[in-house]
Amino acid sequence: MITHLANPDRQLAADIRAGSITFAGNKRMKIFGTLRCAQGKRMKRENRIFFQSIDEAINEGYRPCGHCMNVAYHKWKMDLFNNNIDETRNLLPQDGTVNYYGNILSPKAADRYLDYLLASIPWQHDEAVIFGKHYLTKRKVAWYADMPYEYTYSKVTKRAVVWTAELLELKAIVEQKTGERFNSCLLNLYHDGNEGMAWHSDGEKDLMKDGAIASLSLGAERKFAFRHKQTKETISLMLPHGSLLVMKDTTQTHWLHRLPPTTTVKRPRVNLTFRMMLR
Ligand SMILES: O=C(O)CCC(=O)C(=O)O
Ligand SMILES: [Mn+2]
Repeated sequence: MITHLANPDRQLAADIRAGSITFAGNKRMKIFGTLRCAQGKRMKRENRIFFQSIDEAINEGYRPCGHCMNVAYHKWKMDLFNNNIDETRNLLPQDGTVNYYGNILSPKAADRYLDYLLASIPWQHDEAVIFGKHYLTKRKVAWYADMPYEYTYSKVTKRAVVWTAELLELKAIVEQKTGERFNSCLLNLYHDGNEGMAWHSDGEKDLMKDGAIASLSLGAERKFAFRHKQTKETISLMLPHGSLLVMKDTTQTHWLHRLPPTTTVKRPRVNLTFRMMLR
């Protein structure tokens, strides 16, 4: 870090031209950027600080200007939300693989997709047949796919609706992040914390065995838990707005998962599980 006042203007200009100092920070606003940014003009000369690199500026606690440092700004924002998240770490101790990717959408994009999904998906109560009795769930669902596939779970057969443009965007983001391919998506809408999903595994015969299931969460942050079918060991984590979790390998064979109800959550949550159906 080099303070502006310590160096004469001519020296500064020469240093910038030589590339030995690059970015200007505003001491008062804790922002840094290029000197040419229109916002930069608001920096008082006596508040200016120069850095040798983006990393140095960020390590000093400055944030990139959203105007002239757009790419660095978006990276900084995502890193901030995903502080220390290792996407390759397996959350399960054995018998399966679960990876947590943290927030994969900026807060603004996550808000936009949540608003779209709440307003535009033809949500319907889910149906289940348990001991021959017909039930409707409080939570609502929708199922999308490449083709109007039929899909059976909880002893009820449903027919998929073909992707909307927005769901295809989300599918592309999730595929790019995970390196997996998906041909369908089950959407769940939990109106508030009273609604959840009981212990189960996604082991239906229509699903590709040991295929990846990518779970994207939007809206209210909720707890999500895994329980080993034999050892009963449980692992849980919070799933915030815009976050992605992937279950793969033998996870569905050996582990159950659930979304426990909670009295403290008053806002809706939408969850999208991208899946690979056998066709
Ligand atoms: O809402 C969730 O996070 C999980 C949903 C789920 O497990 C399912 O749809 O099978
Ligand atoms: Mn599930």
